[in-house]
Amino acid sequence: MISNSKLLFVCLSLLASISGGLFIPLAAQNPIIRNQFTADPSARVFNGKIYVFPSHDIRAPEGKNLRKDWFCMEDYHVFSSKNLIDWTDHGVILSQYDPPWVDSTSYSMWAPDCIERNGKYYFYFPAHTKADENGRRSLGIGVAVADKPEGPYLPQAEPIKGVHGIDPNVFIDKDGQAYLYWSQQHIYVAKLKENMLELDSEPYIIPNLPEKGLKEGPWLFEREGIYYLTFPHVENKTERLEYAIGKHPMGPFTMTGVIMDESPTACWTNHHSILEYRGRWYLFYHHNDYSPDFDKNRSIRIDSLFFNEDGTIQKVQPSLRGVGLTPANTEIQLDRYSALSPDGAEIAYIDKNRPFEGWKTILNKPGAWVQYNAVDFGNKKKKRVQIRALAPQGSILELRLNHPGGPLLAGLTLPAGSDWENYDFKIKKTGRGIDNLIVLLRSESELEIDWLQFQP
Ligand code: FUB
Repeated sequence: MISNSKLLFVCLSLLASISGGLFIPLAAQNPIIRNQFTADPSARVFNGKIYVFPSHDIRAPEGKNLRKDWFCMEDYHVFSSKNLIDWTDHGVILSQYDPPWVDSTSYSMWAPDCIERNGKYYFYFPAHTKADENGRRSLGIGVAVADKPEGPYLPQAEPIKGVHGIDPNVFIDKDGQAYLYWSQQHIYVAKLKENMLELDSEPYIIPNLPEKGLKEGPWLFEREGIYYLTFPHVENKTERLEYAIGKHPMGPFTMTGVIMDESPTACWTNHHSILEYRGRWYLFYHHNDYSPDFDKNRSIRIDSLFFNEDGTIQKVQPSLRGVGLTPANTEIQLDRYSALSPDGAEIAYIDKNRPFEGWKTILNKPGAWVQYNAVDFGNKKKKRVQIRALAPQGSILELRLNHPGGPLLAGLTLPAGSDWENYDFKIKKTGRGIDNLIVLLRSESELEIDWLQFQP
């Protein structure tokens, strides 16, 4: 039997495929892309929409003579959203078999970037070159050009001359001058010609950045006259996101601070972009959410980013809740929580052998709770709540608002069930507008929750 939500997903996917993309279920929570691995997100606003150009991690295919413990990327997808919540996958825009200069056995389509100039979209990507007459390969950066952000992208016949490295990033200043940044031990910058395909100055190593520990993944942006050179750097054990500021796209830059600390769960890489959209700032980054035992299979996330009055960046705490509102009448994935009680609450995969099926919240002590912020109850009060749960011995739950001691919305008694069940309850009317939701266990026995959804 197909559930209502799955039926809705199939219909929306069909609609999206007719209009040129694959609809992905609501995902303002982290990670935002839930049907494949994605890493190194380069986020841009084109024509009022957000486009994310990530790397596409895969497991190394058998029989290709590839390292099993390393990054493996064959192609790129692009994703778009108008609201940071609903994402459309526009499919593969470029693969290692397309550019004539790329060694198509190398699976090294690493972190890309894309920028618009005069109505054309320039997609920059690194890859291993084919071997030269001496059998030597190097890392080049190529460009593919399109008329629309979704492609099709036509790759140039050769990589950009004079550039050797990875992690391209392009910035166009207010005076129209474009700059290419990339990394190869150091972080480099060079001017780009008006055609966006050739260097217009010699590559220049940006000085005054940390000397010890890998630096890569540059992302340059400007805000109120300050140029921010941001990049992952291994100060201790794994990469953290740092930044330096200056008054010109080529510096000089002064090291200023840390945007995001090392991952507490030791994902070795982090790689980000920073974007302003409708007056708010966002940090796009990655973590190995769907692959806890292999950190070369990563997933992209978004969290809000804030500036201090002096222009310095406030440190971002990585969250599962992510950004945006969650409509009360959609499946609220409590496991993407804002806060958890210190005792008796945990998150686990629904099926640890199939991580893409997502997570569940486990409450196993009376008083344990999970808090999920920014639920949008809309203009119409809700009178029912559905909850998908596994309650082997039956459970008593409370729904509260604002905080764990906040107003009681409903008390729910879930009869015992030996399998996952969709419980349906009539409740007293909810309020309108935006609120934080708390689900609190009152009974003794363990309860697992997949999602919860309000109905009019
Ligand atoms: O995705 C492969 C490499 O991992 C990127 O090029 C680096 O920035 C790191 O994220």
